[in-house]
Amino acid sequence: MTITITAFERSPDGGKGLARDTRVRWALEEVRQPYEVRLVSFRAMKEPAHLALHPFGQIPTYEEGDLALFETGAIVFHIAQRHAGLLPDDANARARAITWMFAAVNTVEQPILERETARLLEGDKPWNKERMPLVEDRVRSRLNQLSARLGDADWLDGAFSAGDLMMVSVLLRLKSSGILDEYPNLAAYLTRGETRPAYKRAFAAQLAVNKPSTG
Ligand code: GTB
Repeated sequence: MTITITAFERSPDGGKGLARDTRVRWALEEVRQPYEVRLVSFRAMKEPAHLALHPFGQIPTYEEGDLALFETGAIVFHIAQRHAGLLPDDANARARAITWMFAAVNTVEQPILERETARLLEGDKPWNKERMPLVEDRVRSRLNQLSARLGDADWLDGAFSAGDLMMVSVLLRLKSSGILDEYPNLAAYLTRGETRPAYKRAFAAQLAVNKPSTG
């Protein structure tokens, strides 16, 4: 059955891979499933046809036969359940990998998003100068804990899993901030994720859509 995902017609990041379709592409590449992409404009995202797929009018969505999903955590989980390669067979190890997926979107991504909001949407507010260090402290607090848990391991719990895929995707949002340089083991973890062939294919596919045109 054909898998179709949605992505930005043109991502505001110009192909840095930060829009969330990249993590879905990555998961599909890890399990070697071909997929099609329907590109949507910001306007189309808020129209009834797209809202029927995604109640919040966002990308990405995932369609496969009569199944339609939204939320990258749920989409990556669905892919990982259906195809071998992203979740361990052992029931307890599988439950732990799923726990890391939730931790990525629920615990680690949240302060990172708060930082982005403070930076991009509240940068001109008179109180931003005072708020920003507090927001960044909350990011560092999570990174300290994550860094301590990862230690010198390659991945969060044994072999690479959907938990790592989600965690690396979330951390990538900090790449240009310089904050990750304070955590060499997390920076190396990110590099391990980015150098996986499946990630490289996913990144190249989104870049082909979003590369700023020259000239
Ligand atoms: N919780 C949802 C999920 O995980 O699927 C969040 C989905 C989401 O935030 N989608 C964003 C969207 O559709 C795109 S990824 N936004 C349009 C809207 O809400 O109207 C977030 C994103 C957007 C742009 C960049 N960037 O340019 O750097 C990075 C990340």
